[in-house]
Amino acid sequence: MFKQIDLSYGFADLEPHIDELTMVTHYTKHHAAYTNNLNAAIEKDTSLAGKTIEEILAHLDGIADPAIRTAVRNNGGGYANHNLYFDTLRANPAPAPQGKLADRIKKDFGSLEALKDEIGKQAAGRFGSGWAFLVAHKDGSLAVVSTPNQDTPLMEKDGGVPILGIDVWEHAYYLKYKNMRADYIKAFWSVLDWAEVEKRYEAAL
Ligand code: MN3
Repeated sequence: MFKQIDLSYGFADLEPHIDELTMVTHYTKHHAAYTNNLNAAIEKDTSLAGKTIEEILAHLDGIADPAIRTAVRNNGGGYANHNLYFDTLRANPAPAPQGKLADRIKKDFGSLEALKDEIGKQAAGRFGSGWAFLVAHKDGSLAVVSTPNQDTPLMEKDGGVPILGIDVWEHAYYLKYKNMRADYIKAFWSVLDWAEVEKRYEAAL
């Protein structure tokens, strides 16, 4: 049974950047539904029992039944993506990485600002619903990628490990920001905890 990550902050704590009603709805309705639907799909295929979500998402082709495969792709992706998203937000976030991740960002993107611009560009440019991610590869290199729907780089061979993900489905911002996705993306940086991203970077190496 997969379980949503527990939030380390209250639903209202990310105000005014991300509003309370959006957080309540996003976590208790959307994320809960992905989690419940993933668990329901997994119960129908005993070959998936006991596997980690990373193992499952890396081997979607091994799921014989196409309806179960689609359900696991959509809801398993949604489960993993939202655990990452909610777990990297904080009311009082570290505003920049230190150490290894800071060094690598400088090497691969030139500066933190340049990296944020690239993630913002891909998040803003994603047509319809999807995500933009910062991924870490085994050799330490970083890349920015965008996916549609609830797809994740974990589904790709050598897709790397996502260490930061920005949800650009309208449910993540529409109550407060309406059609202004760019304003939500800007606000996201005010609640993203770079210390948590750095922890994930070091774990991915
Ligand atoms: Mn979402």
